[in-house]
Amino acid sequence: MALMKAIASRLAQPTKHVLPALSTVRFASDSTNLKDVMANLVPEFQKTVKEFRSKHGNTKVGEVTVDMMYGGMRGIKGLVTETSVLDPDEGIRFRGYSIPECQKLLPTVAGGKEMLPEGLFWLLLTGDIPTDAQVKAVSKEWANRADLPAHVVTMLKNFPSTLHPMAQFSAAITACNHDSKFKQAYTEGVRKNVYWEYFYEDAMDLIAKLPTIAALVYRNTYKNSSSICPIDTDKDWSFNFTKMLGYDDAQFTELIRLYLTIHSDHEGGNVSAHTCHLVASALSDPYLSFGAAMNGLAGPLHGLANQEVLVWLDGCVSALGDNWTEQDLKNYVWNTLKSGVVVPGYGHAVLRKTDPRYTCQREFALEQMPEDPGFKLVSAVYKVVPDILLEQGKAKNPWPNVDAHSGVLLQHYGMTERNYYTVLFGVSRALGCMASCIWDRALGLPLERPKSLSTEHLMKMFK
Ligand code: CMX
Repeated sequence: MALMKAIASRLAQPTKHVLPALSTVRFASDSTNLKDVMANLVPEFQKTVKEFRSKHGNTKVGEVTVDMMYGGMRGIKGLVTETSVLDPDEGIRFRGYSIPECQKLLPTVAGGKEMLPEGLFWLLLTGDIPTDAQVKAVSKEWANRADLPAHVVTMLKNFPSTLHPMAQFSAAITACNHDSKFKQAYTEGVRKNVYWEYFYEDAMDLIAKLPTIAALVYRNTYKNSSSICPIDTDKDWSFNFTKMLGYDDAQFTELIRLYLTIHSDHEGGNVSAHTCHLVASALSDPYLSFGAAMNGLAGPLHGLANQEVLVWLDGCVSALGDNWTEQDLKNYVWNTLKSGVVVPGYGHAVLRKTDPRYTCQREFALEQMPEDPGFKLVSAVYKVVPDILLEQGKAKNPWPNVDAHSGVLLQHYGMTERNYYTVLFGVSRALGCMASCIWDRALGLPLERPKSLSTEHLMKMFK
């Protein structure tokens, strides 16, 4: 009852977004132990899927054309991911909730405005909106699991500061496999029906350790290896992360809460989520699987685009100076296209409208930093790029994606190290990847192994 009242009051606050009726919101039960909640949910959902498959196992969901096979499998419906679904026009829905709905429904810290990533993780895993107490329990659990194995600390210290932060990040994650509970249990012959429990343990350890790994990468690379502060077990994941990074600004911590929530999940087919799912299907443990995912996120067409955007904006400022006109900006965009490279932060393989993750970062900026020169430039770019991409006629989606905005927000608070930005994306992406791979094991999904054909083979099919 107290929860219903709290949610009703959250929903009653004025908002420009349409929100779900209270009766359609699924609230979590009282238990603050996420693993216990999962232990109840897993058999229930296994039954649902079993019944569905026995009825519809042979029902067709789509078809595959030759162009789809050569075209990066765009549009092929070939994966099941429980945590989120991406609508081309509307954008991401986490377990059915849009970003504005999550912003209204998910818990914040006392006195804060931004939803906590812990709450989103609970939602991704269970489909339920958690209570403040449940979110606090997750914060506590992650804080208690945050210590790194000594060999990982040593390894990070020994990396040259010239090694890209994403390479350091993924290598350190992979090295945590040393202590994988799933790997250990598998070696001891644990039964398949409880694989998910060991994936859960590794996933919770991994998520808990990521801010520590990421903070060490940051401080070793940019701050002369200065030490990180200890974890405060009474604080949330993002608070501890920003503290360890060396930031002391409550507003920056709020930004990171927003950032870590919105970058978490984007259904199953994107490179990082798909890589994690694929590698884990071989029963590689969560560390190996997520390390592989991070190597995919580090590509410039995926997560590295947030770094590329800032490099591109810097180039723009150097080329145009301070007193540029809209026409100067248009010329700069055209020159980018004519030189044969993409405009980073624009376009998407699925989305066909402005990414709502872009929009909510823009709303944050409008409230917190409307006069910031970087934000003004990003806004001006938003005004000119879509028309130019449409005129060029190649990109299927001329609108900005999540990466077009994130860098200028970080820069505003003093985080100017562009090469580091994708690591923040990676910390967040763990929430979606881990929630999904726990469910993959709970549903007993097998080794992923689609069929491929050669061009010769394909041609023969149509003779
Ligand atoms: N600038 C210039 N050209 C672009 C473009 C952009 N932002 N987006 C797409 N195009 C081009 C493609 O390069 C492609 O050209 P070719 O036919 O010469 O190869 C053509 O338009 C068609 O591409 P598409 O079908 O619209 O886009 P894809 O699904 O193949 O690729 C994406 C999607 C995101 C890789 C692409 O839009 C892009 O490269 N964007 C810039 C990089 C970026 O912002 N990536 C981040 C995406 C979000 C994330 O994962 O983090």
